[in-house]
Amino acid sequence: MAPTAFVTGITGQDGSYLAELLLSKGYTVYGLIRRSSTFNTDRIEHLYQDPHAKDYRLRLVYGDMQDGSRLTRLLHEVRPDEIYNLAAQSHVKVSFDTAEQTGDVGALGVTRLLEAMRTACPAARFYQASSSEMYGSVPPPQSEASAFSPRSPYAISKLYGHHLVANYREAYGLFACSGILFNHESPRRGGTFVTRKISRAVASIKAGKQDKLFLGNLDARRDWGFAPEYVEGMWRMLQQPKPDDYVLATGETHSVREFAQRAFARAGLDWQKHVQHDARYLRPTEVDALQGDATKAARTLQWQARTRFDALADLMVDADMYALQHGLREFEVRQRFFP
Ligand code: NAP
Ligand code: F7E
Repeated sequence: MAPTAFVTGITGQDGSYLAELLLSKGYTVYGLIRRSSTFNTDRIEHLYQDPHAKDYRLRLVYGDMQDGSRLTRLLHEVRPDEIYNLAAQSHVKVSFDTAEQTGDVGALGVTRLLEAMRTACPAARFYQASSSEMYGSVPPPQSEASAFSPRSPYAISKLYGHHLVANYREAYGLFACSGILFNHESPRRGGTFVTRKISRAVASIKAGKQDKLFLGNLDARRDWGFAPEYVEGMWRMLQQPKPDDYVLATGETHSVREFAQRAFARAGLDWQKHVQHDARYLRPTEVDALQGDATKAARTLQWQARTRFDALADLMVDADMYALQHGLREFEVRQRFFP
């Protein structure tokens, strides 16, 4: 029998790549989506299947991480083999404004889903999207053995989920894993995260539609990888004989300034002529430097990041320039440029 996966956050960057991966492996994929007055399924539009189709394997179901009874009912109905919990209010800066809701989804949402799994399908395998933001002010390089010192409501909500997964694994013997993923980007990255904000602006400036790009802290350093490679790592975690936690990262660290430099240069532009500071993009507390040590994932999962910093910046700029030049909507460029 082909396996069944239940994916929360399927409409997000990672959810869309994970859905592609699981479908290509023959899974039936149930994706949790939120009811919205406008369509929020752009990133998975190319995967959409008519429910009447013979091989109907992408099944979208309504629900919300803030609605525990619905999650329980869904897991009783679906009885998945694997559960990937990717849903979150994932923007760090926004989490300072919406701290309560960020915690409700990112922390209590994990409790709701694990409780649902415990009653409906305790033999399923569970993946939790933990984050390098949990390290906060801990100096790099950061690994599974590093301490945590979170610096935002987002990071604190993720740390709650992370500890809960470890606790449920120990207390109830659940097969539950956390992936501590460092920043991973792509042409599908949300437009308010810094890499995509930059790549979109570069395309727009190159096309003469915009002149300035306003950014906050240029000194922050991140370990940026390519998202499709990271969802492969999530899947590998759930194929192991035992549940465990793993860091996924490139091992390289670069500043926001370096990303801007590289991205503007890709389009033949000088970043200093276009980038201006705007304090509104600063955070009350910042994470200064992240650099992951993914030795354990390399050893156990045979997983390694392949796309390095320069290639990542280049491919994101190329995709945004292509979209503008060809007058394509976002989901169309995804199919044509990155099939
Ligand atoms: P993303 O693009 O922001 O996607 C977030 C997803 O969560 C969307 O599908 C969103 O649905 C859904 N969601 C938000 N609130 C929800 C709720 N109350 N109920 C149900 N679904 C809800 O995030 P991403 O970059 O793909 O990241 C995936 C996960 O990995 C997140 O948990 C994130 O915190 C974590 N993470 C990301 C990174 C990274 O660098 N990308 C690194 C470490 C960890 P809508 O489309 O309806 O908004
Ligand atoms: O910021 C600085 C900002 O918002 C990166 C999420 O996926 O990765 C992501 O969180 C850095 C920060 O990502 C702007 O201050 C400067 O230092 O792209 P970001 P993030 O906060 O690292 C982690 C691993 C997650 O788990 C999260 O879900 O860039 N920065 N100027 C800016 N950031 C933004 N967004 N906008 C600016 O104008």
